[in-house]
Amino acid sequence: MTKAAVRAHTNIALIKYWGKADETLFLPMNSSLSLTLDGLYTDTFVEISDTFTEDQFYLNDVLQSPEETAKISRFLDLFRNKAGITHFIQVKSINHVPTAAGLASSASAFAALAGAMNRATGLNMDLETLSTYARRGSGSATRSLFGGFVEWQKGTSSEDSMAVPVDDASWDIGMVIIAVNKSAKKISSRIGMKQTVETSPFYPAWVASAEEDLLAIKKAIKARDFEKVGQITEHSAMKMHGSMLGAETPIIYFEPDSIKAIHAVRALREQGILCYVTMDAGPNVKVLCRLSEAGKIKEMLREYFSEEQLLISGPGQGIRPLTA
Ligand code: 2P0
Repeated sequence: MTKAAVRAHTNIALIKYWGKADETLFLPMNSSLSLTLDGLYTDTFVEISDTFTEDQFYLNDVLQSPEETAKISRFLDLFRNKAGITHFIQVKSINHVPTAAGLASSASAFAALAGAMNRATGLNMDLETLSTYARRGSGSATRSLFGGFVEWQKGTSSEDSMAVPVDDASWDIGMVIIAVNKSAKKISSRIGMKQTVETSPFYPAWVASAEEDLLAIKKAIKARDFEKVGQITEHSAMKMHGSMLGAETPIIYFEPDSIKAIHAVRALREQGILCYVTMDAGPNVKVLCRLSEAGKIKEMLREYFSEEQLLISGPGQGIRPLTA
């Protein structure tokens, strides 16, 4: 096969990945665990042909710059080298991550591209092995190969730093995304992580507690103890941001509306609604909740945020081929 099309969904980490042990190979300092989200995905089409004279990368039907394309070419090289091919490749990606969601799409983008290249080259690697390739595009892409709750085991080398499925999250799990600010983040994850690892005195504590949290959340998922899953999730995000606040200079992704969202969720909890916040390398707040309560939570959050700022998602599936 020289053509293939694959869909991959984005994911939100409950136990965060923050810090690289190897910046070239994208090996993380700690293992992480995420929830793949329905409704937020990337469709990627690749074609390998000896008629192409260069790699081409279209994003949402727009041909990308040589700089953007060079990043993709380096990623494609991993597959070309493995498959022993030298042909140029055309990549067309369509992001179905609503702009209003204010979410980065590198996780779904590199997972979809890895999936499409796996098929187009005929390599047909299993998903765990393929996740070690997706990782080389963006760390969080490792986890988007699978649906539901997914663990990214940090491993000991490029070959075993991979994703494994944990649970399909089909037990009334959902998220309400609060798009506080959808403009591009000021400090990239790559830079933010590096600065935290190198300068924050809290960083070793982050790594140690992330490993403990991972064991605890897997136990809670197995027991379907939603309250425990939520508590560990919120604590993990706050500890990650705490490690950043200790960096020199401090990295602050919080905006006034992020804090407003955190307090609004606390107020909902005081009313007996089980919901918990998590935040990534940006000001947006994601609320882990029962999917059956997401509509009610969204309505309550409308007191502070507009309709366009609030998006509900259930658990998403892993990567899959597109036939059309
Ligand atoms: C995560 N984040 O676990 C963490 C939590 C943001 C905060 O993975 O440098 O785009 O490409 O590996 O994966 C976002 O960073 O960074 C991220 P790279 P990535 O989801």
